[in-house]
Amino acid sequence: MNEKKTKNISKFLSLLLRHKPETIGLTLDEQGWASVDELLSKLEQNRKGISFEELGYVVENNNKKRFTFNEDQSKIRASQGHSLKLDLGYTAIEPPEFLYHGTATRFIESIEKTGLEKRNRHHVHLSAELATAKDVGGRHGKPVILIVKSKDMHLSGHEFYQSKNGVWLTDHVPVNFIQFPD
Ligand code: HQG
Repeated sequence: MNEKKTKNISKFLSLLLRHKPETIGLTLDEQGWASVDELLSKLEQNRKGISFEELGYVVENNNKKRFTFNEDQSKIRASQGHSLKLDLGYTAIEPPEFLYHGTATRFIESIEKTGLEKRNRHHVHLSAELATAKDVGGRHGKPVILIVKSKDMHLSGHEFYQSKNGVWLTDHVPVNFIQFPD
């Protein structure tokens, strides 16, 4: 399958599995899983049919491993990034000393007032790699990278989770744990 088709399917799956399953009449369980059979048949009914092999290819080759199958591949879900209210069942773990958050320069003034907020998503998204944070920030405008003192946050009782595809998640980052660039 070519890159363009993979990306298109991946984008539509993000919409369905994170935000609006009702677009094709799909339902997710409380942990965000959709039945693979139901997904494929509803895609077909909505003239967006793909084969099981194509779905598997997208899951395997997605650049951020955004989707995951359960063990017997009867169910599929997005590993993070939801706006739907779900419980993904991740357990709190200890973060590294620092994590990065990429944002756009135009948000800085507001972030300096309230810290990092989760906005429409379940969590504030952080990454262990600078390059990832830079890409994420660049989606919103001129990128700027904030350094989050995650270990100090953890020591003061904030919980951190890591999604199956490696994204760090937390509820809110107060201003005093953020290092802004000069
Ligand atoms: C900003 C992608 C003003 C925040 C990425 C961000 C990520 C504030 C935007 C995932 C603010 C929300 C999530 C405040 C936060 N004032 N702006 N107080 N607090 N913001 O898209 O982190 O490719 O919901 O800095 O890889 O950009 O979709 O979050 O700029 O993991 O798999 O509000 O999405 O993953 O934007 O990205 P988003 P995000 P996928």
